[in-house]
Amino acid sequence: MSIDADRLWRRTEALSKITDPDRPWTRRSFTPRFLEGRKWLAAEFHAAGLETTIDAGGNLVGRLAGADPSLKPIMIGSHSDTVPSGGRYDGILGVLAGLEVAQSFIERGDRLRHSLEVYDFLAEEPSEFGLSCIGSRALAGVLSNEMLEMKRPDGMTLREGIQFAGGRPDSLASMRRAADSIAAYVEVHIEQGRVLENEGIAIGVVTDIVGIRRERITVSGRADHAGATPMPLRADALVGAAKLIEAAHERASARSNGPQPLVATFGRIEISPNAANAVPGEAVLTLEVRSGNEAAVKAFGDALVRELTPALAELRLGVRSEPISHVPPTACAPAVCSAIATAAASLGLSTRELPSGAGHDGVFVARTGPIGMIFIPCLDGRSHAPEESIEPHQAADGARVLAETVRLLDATLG
Ligand code: HGY
Ligand code: MN
Ligand code: MN
Repeated sequence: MSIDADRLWRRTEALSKITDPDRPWTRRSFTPRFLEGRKWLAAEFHAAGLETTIDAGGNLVGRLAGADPSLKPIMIGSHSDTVPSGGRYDGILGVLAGLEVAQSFIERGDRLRHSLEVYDFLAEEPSEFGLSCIGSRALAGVLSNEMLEMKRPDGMTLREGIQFAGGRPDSLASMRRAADSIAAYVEVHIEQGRVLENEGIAIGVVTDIVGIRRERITVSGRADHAGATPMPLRADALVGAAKLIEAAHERASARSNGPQPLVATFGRIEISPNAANAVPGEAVLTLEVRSGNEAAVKAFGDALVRELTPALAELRLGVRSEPISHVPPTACAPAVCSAIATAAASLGLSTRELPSGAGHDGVFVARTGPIGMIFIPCLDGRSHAPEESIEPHQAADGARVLAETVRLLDATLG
C-alpha cells in the first residue's frame, strides 16, 4: 500500500505556513487564522475526491464510501488547531496523513469494505473558552449546555464559537455517535516525548492516553500601592501563587517515576491589577495534572489547596479551587494496537508500545468504538514549542503504517 510521501510533505509544509506571522506556529481555534487553514484543508479534501462536510460540532469530515454500507465506518484524522507559538506538526500530521491515505486508496482504485472518514477535529487544544477537544466531545455527545455557555475573554460563547467554525450547535444531537458505532479510529501523531528518539524506534504503538484534570485556583489578597504599603501589611496574591507553584512542582517531582507517573503544571496565570507599581490583589492560576492513575489526578489539586491554606492565611490570603475539566485515562484497543504493530512490521519498521503523556481526541472517540494511535519520533521530544521538528521520512512512515493498518482493519473487522 504505497502513499505519495512528497505530496504529504508538501501539504504539511503548506498548512503549517498558515500561521500567525509574529508567533509561529499558531492557528488558534475559533480565529480567522484557523478558518484560513480550514478553508485550505477543505479544498484539499474535496480535490482528493472526498465527500467533504462540516458537521454540527464544527469538525471537518472527508468521507470515502465503502463497498458495504451496512458496516460501521473506520475513522482516521487528528486536529489542525495549535497551541500559541506551538507545534508545527502537532495535529496536522494526523489530518494530512489521513487525507494522504484516503487519496491513495482512491487513486489505486482500492474499494474498502468499510467507509473511511478523515476528521479534522475542532479545537483539540485547550481553547480560549478553557475547554479542549470540542469537536470530539460533540461526536461522543458529551458537550453539555453548560459547556456551550462557557465564555472566552471577549464574551463569545462556545455555542457562538462553534457557529463561527461552521458548526450547528443546536443540532449536536444529530451528530452524536453511540457506543460501538464505529469500526475503529486510528490517529497518527508525533510522540511529543523522547522515548522513540532515544531508543531509535520508528513507530510507537500507543497503549493508553493519560488522564488530564484542569482546575482554576484563585488566590485572593488585596491590591495596594507598591510603594506606600509596608511589607508586613501586604496581602500579595502572587506570593501565595508562588508557594502553590513551588509546592505543586515538588509534589509532582516526587511522583514522576514508577508505572503511573504523575505530572503537574501551572501553565497559565493571570494577576490583577497586573501593574508594576501595584501589589497583586488576585492571582488566577490554571493547574493541570496528568497521570494514568485517575485517583491520583483527582486528589492532587484538592490536597495542594487544603494543605497550603494555613500558610496562605498567614499571609492574609484566601485560596479556592474549581474544576475546569476532567478526562479519565483511556485505553487503546488491543485489536487496533495489534493491527498497527503488524502493519509496521510488514513495512520493516521497528516498533515499541508506550503510553501517551499527551491528551488526544481519541479519549472521546473511544466512547464510540475501539481506538489506536501511531506515534512517530520528534526532534529532542520537543512539542508545544516552535522548535518542534520531524523529518519527511518520519511523516511518511506514519502515513504508510496508517494505510496498512486501515487495510488490515478493513479486511478483518465486521
Ligand atoms: O495537551 C495535550 O496533551 C495535547 O497536545 N493537546
Ligand atoms: Mn498539542
Ligand atoms: Mn495534538
